[in-house]
Amino acid sequence: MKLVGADGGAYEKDQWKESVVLGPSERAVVEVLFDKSGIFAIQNKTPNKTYSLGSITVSADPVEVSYASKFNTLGTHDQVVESIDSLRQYFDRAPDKKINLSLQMGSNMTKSMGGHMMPNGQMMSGMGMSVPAGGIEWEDDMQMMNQISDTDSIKWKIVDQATGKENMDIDWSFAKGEPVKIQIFNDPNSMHPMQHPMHFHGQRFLVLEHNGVKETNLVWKDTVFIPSGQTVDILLDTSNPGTWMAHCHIAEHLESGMMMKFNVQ
Ligand SMILES: [Cu+2]
Repeated sequence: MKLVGADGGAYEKDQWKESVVLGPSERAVVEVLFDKSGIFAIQNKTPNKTYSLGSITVSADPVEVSYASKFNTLGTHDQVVESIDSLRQYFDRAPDKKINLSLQMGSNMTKSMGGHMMPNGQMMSGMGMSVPAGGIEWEDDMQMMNQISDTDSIKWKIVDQATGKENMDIDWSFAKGEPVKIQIFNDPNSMHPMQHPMHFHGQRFLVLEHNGVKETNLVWKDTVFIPSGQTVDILLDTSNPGTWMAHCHIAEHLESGMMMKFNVQ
C-alpha cells in the first residue's frame, strides 16, 4: 500500500509501506490497489497477537473510473512542501522547550506492588518495570496493576525541564507566527515505561527528528507517538491564537494528570 497522508494532510512524498504503526489519535491515509476480487482482511498485528478490524469486499464488476495506472507512481506534493518552506529556517536551532514524560506512584501503590511477579513474567519492584521491546507496550497484560491503580495512586506526568513544573502547572506563552521547537523525551526509567501519543490542540506541528535522526519526509501532524526511551523534536506552527491543551491521548493517562496548557497570542 501507499502511505500518502497523516493527521493534517499529505506527506511531502508518497511512500510504499507494508503496514503503519498508529497511536491513539494519530491518522494515516493510505492508498491500496485491489487488483483481484475477493474479501480482504484489515488487521491490527502486534508481536503477540493479530486482531481483526474488519474486511473489504472487492467485487468482480467493472469499475467506472480506474486509478490503477496512477497508483504505481509515487507522487510529490508541492503544496505541502511549500507550506513547510518558510519554517525550514527553524529546523536546526536548539529546542526552545524540553519536556519529559514520566510517572509517579503513590506509596500505597508501590507497597502493594513490591516484589510481585507480573503475569507476563516481568518482575515488578520498587525499581520499576523493564522497558518494553521497541519501546512499545503492545498488550495490556497488567491486570493486577490495573486493579490497584486509580487517579489517586498514579500520576502520569509531563515535566517542563527548564522549570520543573508539571502538567497543568505548565503555562507556556508563545507569540503567534513564531514557531517553537519542542523536545519531548519519554523517560525509560520511569516506574512504568510505555509509549505516549502526545496531542496538541489548536496548532499543527512537524515531527523533525526521532532520537536525533532527521525526518526526510515531512507531514503536518497534531499527534506524535513516542515509544519509551525515545526523544522526539517537533516544530509547533504557532498560527492559531488562544489557550490550548496538550496531552497524552491515552485516556487513562490524561485522566491521571498527563496534560498541560499553552497560550498563543
Ligand atoms: Cu500516555
